[in-house]
Amino acid sequence: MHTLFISDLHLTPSRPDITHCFTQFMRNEAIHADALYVLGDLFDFWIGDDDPTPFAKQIQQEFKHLTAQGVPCYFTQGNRDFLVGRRFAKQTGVTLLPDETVIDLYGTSAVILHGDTLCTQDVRYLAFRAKVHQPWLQWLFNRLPFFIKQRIVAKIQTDIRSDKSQKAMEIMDVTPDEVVHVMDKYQVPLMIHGHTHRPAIHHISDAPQKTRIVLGDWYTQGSVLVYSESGYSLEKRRFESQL
Ligand code: LP5
Ligand code: MN
Repeated sequence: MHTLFISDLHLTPSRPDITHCFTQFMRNEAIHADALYVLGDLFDFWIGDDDPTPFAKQIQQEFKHLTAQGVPCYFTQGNRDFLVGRRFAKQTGVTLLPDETVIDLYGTSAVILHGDTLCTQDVRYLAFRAKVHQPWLQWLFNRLPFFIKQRIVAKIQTDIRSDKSQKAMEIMDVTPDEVVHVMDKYQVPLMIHGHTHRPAIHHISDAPQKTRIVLGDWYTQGSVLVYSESGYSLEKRRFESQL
């Protein structure tokens, strides 16, 4: 009896080693889990549910297979795949979650989220996020032809790249007060998130004691949180070197 959490895989056709590790994980591990939670940034960038590429179909097929075998899959959008929508959910059997969700993990309540909204010092990012999350803008964007959307995304990515490179590392980490604020809001002792690519288990000295588990990215190895009735571990998965 265990539940699995992953995030920040940044899947892309240009990194078959990550995709291979992910498919092995889905077929050999996730298949035996009580549930799989993907806490955002599954994709390096998701342009829309109309993505016609074989790569998009291949990833969707992995989820479809898993959910068809009876393993519930939950997905929280990240800052790179905030355009994953209802069509994706329907095609894969995955359940889309809101930005913050409280779940029960074998008797422990946990709030799960991508983690970008905890970085409250990153005001330029949060302003950008608010813009691209406007429903009317997404509605319009989703109606454009796929190749036009690809060009728009590539242009914006190029335009804002230098902005991120100038930010201090502390700005791009979570704000400790915001972590406590969110956990207090839901009255939970546990938070699980990704986004910062700083895998760790933080015990926050606060009364009552709180724990924050940060999932790792999949850049050089896989990162999986295995949570069971008897405890939890933040584990690594090796990439096969010959890909
Ligand atoms: O993921 P990571 O670690 O690389 O960086 C994130 C933040 N960056 C992003 C940017 C996305 O990855 C790329 C977005 C592509 C745009 C597609 C838009 C398509 C239109 C959709 C309309 C519905 O998320 C980065 C954080 C970092 O995490 C750490 O937390 O710092 O944030 C940025 O770098 C953002 C810049 O600071 C924002 C600069 C403002 C530029 C204004 C451009 C206005 C564009 C308006 C679009 C409508
Ligand atoms: Mn992210």
